[in-house]
Order: sequence, then structure tokens, then C-alpha cells
Amino acid sequence: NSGYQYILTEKKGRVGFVTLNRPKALNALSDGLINEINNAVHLYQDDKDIGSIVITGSEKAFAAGADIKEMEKVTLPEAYNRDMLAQWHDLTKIRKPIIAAVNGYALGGGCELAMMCDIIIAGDKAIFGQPEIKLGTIPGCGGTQRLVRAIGKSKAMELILTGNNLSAIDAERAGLVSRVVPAAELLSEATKLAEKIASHSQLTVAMAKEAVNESYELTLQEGIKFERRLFHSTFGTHDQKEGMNAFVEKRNPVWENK
Ligand code: CO8
Repeated sequence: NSGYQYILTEKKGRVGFVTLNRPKALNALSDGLINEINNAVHLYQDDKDIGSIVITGSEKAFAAGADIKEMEKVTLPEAYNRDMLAQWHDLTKIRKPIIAAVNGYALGGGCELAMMCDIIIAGDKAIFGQPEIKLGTIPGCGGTQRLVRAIGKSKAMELILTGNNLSAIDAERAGLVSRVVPAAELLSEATKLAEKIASHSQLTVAMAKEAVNESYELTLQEGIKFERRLFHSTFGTHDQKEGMNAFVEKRNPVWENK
């Protein structure tokens, strides 16, 4: 629907879904596919009815990496001149929470795509990895940076230098994914999680996401100060007054996202 070639999009209640749909190439991430994902999530960002976003793939593959056939012949001047992969990071500019629901392979760029999302939940047969070393290249979309922050240097180094895969259970133990569910229940569990997030004030949720993401960028002292200033800001919102008043009056809050 919506004229996309490589993805499907669907709104269910307050959740916006993006399903990667390039089955013949195991959802290999071509520029076209990435552009469509970026386009869809930006539309959800601008859609007042949407409170959270789920990105998923198929049972066999979330995404088996960047498109090797598209990359194979690229020369250094070409890659440099078009700043190859630069636009892939656009996803991290989205201010609404994004859940990656991963079944099957999340390899290379697929693993990096999942790590650009805010929460990863995995089906029990999901497989994560950064196999670029086996292709004579290295992760190019944040893998060497985000994987280290997610699971620590030693585990990240081992995965990136060997090209070995990480099972869903090991990914959960290492902290890469927040939880593992039976593969058949992945989408319903991701939907429940997304609905719960979307049931809160969108304004406050965006502030909480921003504060958590700053922990990647700032020193502890700077981060604590950033958090405190945003926390202070919530007291200038309708939704903080409403949330606390609803608690005191023992009723459900009615959020106005302002
Ligand atoms: N690119 C292009 N085509 C692919 C890719 C890929 N990454 N992965 C699979 N395909 C294609 C296969 O070529 C095959 O096509 P065809 O039928 O025309 O031959 C089809 O998908 C099905 O694949 P397989 O037959 O190989 O399926 P198997 O079940 O036997 O194996 C695997 C599945 C193990 C996932 C295997 O396909 C594989 O190893 N794929 C490559 C995984 C990989 O190396 N990924 C890393 C790519 S490099 C990368 O991501 C660089 C990061 C750059 C940044 C990315 C930004 C987000």
C-alpha cells in the first residue's frame, strides 16, 4: 500500500507499523528500501494519531544486511562523493519511540538498523551479527559504536572480528535485546509494548526518549544535568499536572500532549 515497493505500512490504533518486504533478498537493505523506511517513519513522526512505531521483517529475516549486490562494485570515490550510508542514520532523528521486532536474521546493516531503534525485542530464533569482516569490509552504519555500547567491548570485539552470530537468548543475556518471545508471538508482543508506550503522554514520552539517548552522548554530570532540566520542563506541561492530579484523585489521566 501507499505506493511503496519494498515495505508495507499499516496503522493500528496509535501504533504505526513498517514491515520490510523484500523477501527474495531476505530484506537486504538497498538504498531504495532505506529511503522508504525513512519516508514512512517521518510520516508517522508528523502524524498526531501515532504514538509509537514498530519496524519488523519476516519470520526468516529482519534484514540480512546491506545489499551486497548493490555495494559490490562501488569504488572509494563514489562511496565518498555520495557519502554512502549517511542518510541511513536519519532514523535516529525520529522523536517517537521505535521498536525493532526481530525474527530471523538481523545481520550487518540489519543488526545496525535494529540498534538504531529504541528497543529491540526478538523472536526466539532471531540471529544477530556483524559479518562484514567476512566480506572484506567493516560495519558501516554504527555497528562498531552501538554494539560496544550495547554489549560491551569484549563481546562486541569478538563478534565484529570473527563475524560469528549471536543467538536471541545470548543477545538478551548480553543486553542487546530487551526480551525474547516465541517467534510466533513476536508481533503481538511488540504491538502490546508499542500500545502501552503510545498510551502515555506523547510529549513526556518524547522527553524521556531524548533524555535516555543523551546518555550515549554526554558525560555523567552533563547527562544528569540535562535530565534534571528536562525533568523541570515537565512541570511546565499540562500532562504533568494531569498525571499527578489523576493519581491523587484515583482516576485515569487524560493526556493532551501539551
Ligand atoms: N545482500 C544482497 N542479497 C542478499 C543478502 C545481502 N546482504 N543476503 C541475502 N541475499 C540474497 C541472496 O543472495 C539470495 O538471493 P538469490 O536467491 O538471488 O541467490 C537470497 O537473498 C536468499 O539468500 P540465501 O540463499 O543466501 O539464504 P540462506 O538461508 O542460505 O542464507 C544468510 C541466509 C545466512 C542470511 C545468507 O543470505 C547471508 O549470509 N547473507 C549475507 C549476510 C551478510 O553478510 N550481511 C552483511 C552485509 S554487509 C553490511 O551490512 C554492511 C553494513 C553497511 C551498513 C548498513 C546500513 C544499515
